[in-house]
Amino acid sequence: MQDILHRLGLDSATNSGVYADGWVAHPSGDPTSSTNPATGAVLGTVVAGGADDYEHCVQAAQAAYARWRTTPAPARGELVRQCGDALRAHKDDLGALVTLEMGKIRAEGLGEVQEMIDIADFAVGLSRQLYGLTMHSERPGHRMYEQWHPMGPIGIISAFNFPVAVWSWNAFLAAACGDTMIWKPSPMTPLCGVAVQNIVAPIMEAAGFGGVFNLCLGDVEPVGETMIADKRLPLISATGSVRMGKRVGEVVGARLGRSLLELGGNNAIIVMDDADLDLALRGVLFGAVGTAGQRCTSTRRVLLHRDIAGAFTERLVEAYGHVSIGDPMADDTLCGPLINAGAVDGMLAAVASARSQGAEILCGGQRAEVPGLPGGHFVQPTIAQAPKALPIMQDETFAPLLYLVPIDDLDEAIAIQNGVPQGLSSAVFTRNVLNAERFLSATGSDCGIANVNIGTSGAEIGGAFGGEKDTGGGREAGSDSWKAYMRRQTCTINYTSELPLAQGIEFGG
Ligand code: UN1
Repeated sequence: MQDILHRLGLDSATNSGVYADGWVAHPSGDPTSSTNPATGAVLGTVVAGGADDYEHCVQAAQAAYARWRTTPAPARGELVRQCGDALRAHKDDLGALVTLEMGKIRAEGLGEVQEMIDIADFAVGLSRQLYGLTMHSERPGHRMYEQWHPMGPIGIISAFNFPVAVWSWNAFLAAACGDTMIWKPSPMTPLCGVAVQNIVAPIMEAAGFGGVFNLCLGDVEPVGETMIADKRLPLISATGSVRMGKRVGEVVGARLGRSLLELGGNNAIIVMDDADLDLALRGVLFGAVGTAGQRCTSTRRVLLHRDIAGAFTERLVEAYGHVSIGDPMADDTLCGPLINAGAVDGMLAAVASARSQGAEILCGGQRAEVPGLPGGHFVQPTIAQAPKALPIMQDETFAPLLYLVPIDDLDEAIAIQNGVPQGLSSAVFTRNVLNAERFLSATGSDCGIANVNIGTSGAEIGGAFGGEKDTGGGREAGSDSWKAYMRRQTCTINYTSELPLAQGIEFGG
């Protein structure tokens, strides 16, 4: 493990958590311990930023912005390309650090770094494709077009569950778009933040652009609240809980800034009677147990057509019986720990609520003891079956707790699926094209992501990622999500010596 930390530049027992166009040697905030959720062992300490450190970050980002925004976009893309290559070189180590600090299994830690590499590639291409439209003017001798300009320094707040990839979705797009930024990573995964900064900083510094990517570890106070209220940051991109997102939306909205929110999900898979049940089983298992249920896209609810409910449930419970729970660094583990003791308590409380509301716990429901790892926050992946949707199913519990509910037809399933506050991801398993199209229609799934014969989690970066309702409405990563990081300007040019007015208005002589 020391080797991994060493190769990521995390040798010292105490690391700075503040980078403002260069590492700040002694930040004024509190030391934050990073704990391995599988063992309870301290991996290292990172010192958070105080109000003065935050201010340095903003000034560094502003100074860099003055030059970065006039650097041609393809030249900005070239530096993002180098960052992507550096991530390729560090994929194994950074993936391992994600596993050590966050607890997701090795394959998923590597997958997360791959997601960073993919978005870097995407952003490099994008740097030559920041297209605006042209329009035909209604006035003779006039030309109209729109162009996209950089916006300014932006703030990025990310969550513990994707401690590196979510930064890159924002950071690489924003950098290609000409923005500079300050990143506030989750205080639960501070080493991941420092490691990423260590990987990209040499590239940016060598090009004279160390102030493009800045880091300010810190809690809500003093960093988070100061950042969201800061008028110098025209955009705040925040990933996390609905509660946090509401606060960000309120504060940023009050100063008429822009926020890009990617908040909780409550994702359902509908399994129809005509589904390929083998596929559905695998989709549900990965969606519900993968990342120990700690993705915002994790499958929380399975709505089972009555005709296959019994058989499917039996197979699912059987499959849960084979899930190996344990050290996420071990090759054969499928389910690692939850992030901390509070998350375990939260899951057990949800199980108790489900039970009291009439659900039957088909498997799991308790803490899991893993031999040799008494300090780990392990739980048993749990299936709770209920005859109908229960109030507890309105909540997102960030844990491997899956609810099964029977349905009679697709319309009922869609109504239950949509009948929650969140609207991130959704899926149907069916081999009937009419069911698939009905699910994808305007009266079908109300989520930002709607899949057919694929589970709810594990989206590719090429699509726009995010959801509706309490999920916050933001879109990150692929498609035209880049537009959130730029300001649009509509330009009209008159190349005549007349001054006709739009709408045919005659004004004076
Ligand atoms: C998250 O959980 O915040 O679609 C992001 C997925 C991943 C991203 C999840 N690509 O599951």
